[in-house]
Amino acid sequence: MLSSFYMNWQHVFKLDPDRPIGDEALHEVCMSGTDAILVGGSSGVTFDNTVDLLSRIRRYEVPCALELTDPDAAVPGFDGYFVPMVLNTPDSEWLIGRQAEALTGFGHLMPWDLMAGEAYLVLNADCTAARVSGAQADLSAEQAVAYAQLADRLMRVPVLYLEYSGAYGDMALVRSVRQSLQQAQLFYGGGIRTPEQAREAAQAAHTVVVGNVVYDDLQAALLTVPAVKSSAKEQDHVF
Ligand code: 1GP
Repeated sequence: MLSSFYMNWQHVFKLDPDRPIGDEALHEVCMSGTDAILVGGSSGVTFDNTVDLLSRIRRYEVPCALELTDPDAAVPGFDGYFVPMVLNTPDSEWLIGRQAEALTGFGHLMPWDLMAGEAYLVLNADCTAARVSGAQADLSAEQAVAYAQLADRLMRVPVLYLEYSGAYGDMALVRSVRQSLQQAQLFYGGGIRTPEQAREAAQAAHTVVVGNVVYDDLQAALLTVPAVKSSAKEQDHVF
């Protein structure tokens, strides 16, 4: 059976192994009540900085998963692993090529029951993920829904990730994508800096990912946790 370690995640902090974070700040993040820490970054991720961050997070009980973007940084010991695939790039290297190359000769070693495919739609042209992967980020809502349906119904990916990293996204588009999904879990990430934005994103997507603000304004980052949790509770009440 395929893993679904991420299924109950409503709020996630994403930490980048290539960005320094002090012990106190990490303590606050890990004790914040978030559902998980997602470790990943678009550049500068190495085996050493990933091991270092994992071992520091492991002082806490919070679950911790890794986005495997570079096989050289495939560190064992995480609770789960995502394999990102960028859907809206013309360069098949970023959709499936690098992943196949990384697996060649290693497939029998992979902890498949701890792994999940993560289909990305990169929607902010200015973010590093868009620059690195050459993603065509200026999709209309209709186009985003088309990609989402392909990923959800034909590829049957477990996770679809709408990535606006660094910019707060178009929540109407996010809601349209969510409504179009039958089985995939929708992650939203990008530009969340306030409880209001966190709440709105939690109403639009299944899982809200908060990244940059951890490094710029820790107290603001921490406030996104109760905002997402209370919004999720309200929705439970309605449905
Ligand atoms: C980044 O989607 C995450 O990969 C979160 O985005 O850093 O803008 O919060 P921010």
